[in-house]
Parts: sequence; C-alpha cells; structure tokens
Amino acid sequence: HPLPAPVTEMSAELWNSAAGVLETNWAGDHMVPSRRLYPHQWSWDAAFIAVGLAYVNPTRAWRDLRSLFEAQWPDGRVPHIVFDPAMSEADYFPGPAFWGVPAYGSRPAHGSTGIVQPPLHAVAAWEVYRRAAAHGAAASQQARAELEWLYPRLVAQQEYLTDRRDLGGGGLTAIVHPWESGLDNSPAWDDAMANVPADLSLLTVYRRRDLAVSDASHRPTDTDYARYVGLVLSYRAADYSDTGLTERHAFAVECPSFNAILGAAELSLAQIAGVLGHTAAAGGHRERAQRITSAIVSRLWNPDTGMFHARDVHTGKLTPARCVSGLMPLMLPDLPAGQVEGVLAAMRSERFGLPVTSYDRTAADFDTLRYWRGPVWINVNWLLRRGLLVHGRRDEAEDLRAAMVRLVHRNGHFEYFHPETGEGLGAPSFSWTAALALDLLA
Ligand code: 2M8
Repeated sequence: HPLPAPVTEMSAELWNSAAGVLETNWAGDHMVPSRRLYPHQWSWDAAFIAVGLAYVNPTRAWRDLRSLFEAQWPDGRVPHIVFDPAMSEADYFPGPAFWGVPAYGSRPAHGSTGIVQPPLHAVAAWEVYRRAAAHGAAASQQARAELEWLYPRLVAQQEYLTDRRDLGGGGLTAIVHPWESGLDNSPAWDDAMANVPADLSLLTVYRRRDLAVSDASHRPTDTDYARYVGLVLSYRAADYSDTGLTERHAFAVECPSFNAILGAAELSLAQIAGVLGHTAAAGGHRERAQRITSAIVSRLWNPDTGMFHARDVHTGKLTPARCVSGLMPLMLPDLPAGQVEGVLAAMRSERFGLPVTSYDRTAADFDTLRYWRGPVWINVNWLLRRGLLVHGRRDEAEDLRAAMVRLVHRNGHFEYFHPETGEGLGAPSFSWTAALALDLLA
C-alpha cells in the first residue's frame, strides 16, 4: 500500500521506513512496542498502532485489537499488558509471574497485568473503520464485522472505568498506578508519589530488566521503581479488587489526559453505535462524553495556571506541575471556550514548544533525557493535533504535523526525542512512532 499523493522524496522515505518498523515488530497475532525493551503487547500502544496499520495492513490492525480484547477481564478491565507466552519471565520486569493474574478470556495461555491504560481503543477502531473502504469491499465488510465484535467489549471497558474506578466520586476515573496513565514518571505524580512508601529492598528481590537494555539516565529512577513495585503488590494483595481501594492503596489520582481520552472514547463509541444501528445508545455515549468533559473542567482546571492538572484523590489537591497531560482535554469538542483558549496559550508559550515537550521547559527540574519528564513524545503530540483540528485551528494543526514529521524523518522512529537536539532516545524502531508517522503523512 503506497503513500497517497502528493509524494515527496522525504515523505516516501519516511513512509517506507515506518511501514518497515511495523513489519519488524509484528509478532504473529499482535504488535510489540519494540523488540528489546517491550517484548509483549501493550494496551494503548495497540490503539496508536492500529491507527497506522489502517493504511498498510487493516487486517493486522483488527487482529491486534482483538488479541488485546481477548484478554479483557470479566469485570470489563482491559489489561495494560497482555503477555506473550513465547517470552520468559526474564524478558520484561514485572512479568506475568509477578502480577499473578488468573487466566481470563479466550486466550488462557496469555497472562496479563491487573492495571489498565488510557482507553483509546474506540477512537482507534473508528479510525480503522473509516479507512476500510479505501481497501475495497472485502475490507469494508471485515471492518463492520470487527466493529460488531468490539463494540460491547469497548462499552464494558468504559463501564469498568466510569463505575468501578470513580474513586473520587466526581464522575472521573482515578488511576491507581502511574503506569496506568501511560506517562509513567511524569512530574504530575510527584506529589502523590511522595506519599507512597519507597522500599528499595524490593529491588534486591526483583531485578529491573529495563536497565539491562537501556540507558539508566533515560529511565525512571530506582526510587520510582521501588514505588511502582510496591503499588502493584498493594493492588495484587486483594486480587486487584477496586472495592474500598482508596482506603487501602497509597496512590489514586485523576489524570486530565486519561479522562480526556475516556471522553473522546465515548464520542467514538457514539459514531460506532450509529453505524451499527444502535441509535439510542449513540445518544447515551454523547451524553456521557459531555458529563466527563464537565467533570474535567470542574475538578481539574486551575484558573491561575490556565491549564488542567492531576488531582490527588487522597488530599483533594491539584498538583502544581505543568505537564503535557494538562493540555490533553483539548481533544474534547465540548470544552468551553475559556479552557480552549487557556490550553492554546499554554501550548504556544515557551513552556512547551513545538512539538510540545512532556513537561514544562522552564521548570527547575525539567529533564531533557528522562522519559516523561521532558522529552518529546509523538503519541501525545498526535493527540494534541487532533485537539487542534477538533477546535478548528487548522494552521496550528498543520504546523504541529509538519514539526512531528520533520523530527521523525531527521532522527528515526524512536520512542522519544531530546527536546533541544531532536536526538532519538529510548527504543529505536518504536511501533507507535512509526504508526503515527503513517497517519501524519497520509
Ligand atoms: C512505557 O511504560 C512501561 C510500563 O507500562 C515501561 O516503562 O516499562 C510507557 O511509555 C507507556 O506509555 C507505554 O505504553 C509502554 C510501552 O510502550 O512503555
């Protein structure tokens, strides 16, 4: 499937290298984010990846989403990692034995984790469906059948998050582990994480695998990992039950990015329900999107910074950190004008730049290398570009698109990028960077 016109040498080169990454990282029935660092299937990665596969291999896009949802728990949660039984416990930490999750779903050999990630899959499924007609009649038929299969599962995912995970009682989902945000060591969690015990002796029992395959200065610290491990042990102790969780678990936070994606998912579900002829359900999805938008505005907006911030469920306080997650509600079409203007002003300011950084460039602890504490990530910029388009900012959306394409073309399909030099950091041949490059070129 060649790149649609107009084709320049640069865009053809980037298109071919991106398609090549997705070929290399295909593991038979799912895509890995990267061969060495992340050798299993990740939840929100699968959504970004499907958006790119929609152009070059829609059958794999559907297969990948199916593989993920075949591991859905009976309570509706979609695990953040589905483990590949062909890999060993030593290939990734924390692996399946550490999580100790019973086998669920129709692929019992595939263990999973007990936590979630942002529910971007309805958005992705709708994107793959929209592009199906370009691949012919058989692809359109397949897309409809896949939507039929996915729809009730996507709804169950939303219900789990909006019902079991509304720990703050205000209509938003609370994450109970930083990994659930997808923005692992973001400064947005620093305040809430300070109240999580950091037992460094845990790291003598459990060995970090990431440090064997990547640079320590680019990764979360040992103190972060001690807390990450402790939080899994705490959640695991009651078999990942959400009942009474706030009282017995040290970390519960309402993340503006996670909840913006939750709201955007309801709008894609409304589209999907419409195509499938569930007209009344479509209206329900739109109403839920509006309710989530209102809750984000009333609970997470800080008029002093003109941005959204993560809210700690235990203390009720908003974190002062200005992070990329605080811009993400721009994805929501019903966001009131005042908030849209605030977020746009923050994006245009020296704090974020183009493409936007994961954290405020002017902050004293801005770190050009360390993962979600400064570097530029393509996936969140791709979501922000959608937000600009939703609010009719076509020129700015185009500037952001061009900046992302330039960055990836010059530096490669890396996991993240140095905000000053553009150097590729983390894993090379990273699936979501490649997949989203396809969408940015198409
Ligand atoms: C990163 O997170 C994993 C844990 O889930 C890790 O650090 O090992 C994050 O960037 C996350 O957003 C992403 O889904 C995952 C796989 O790409 O890697």
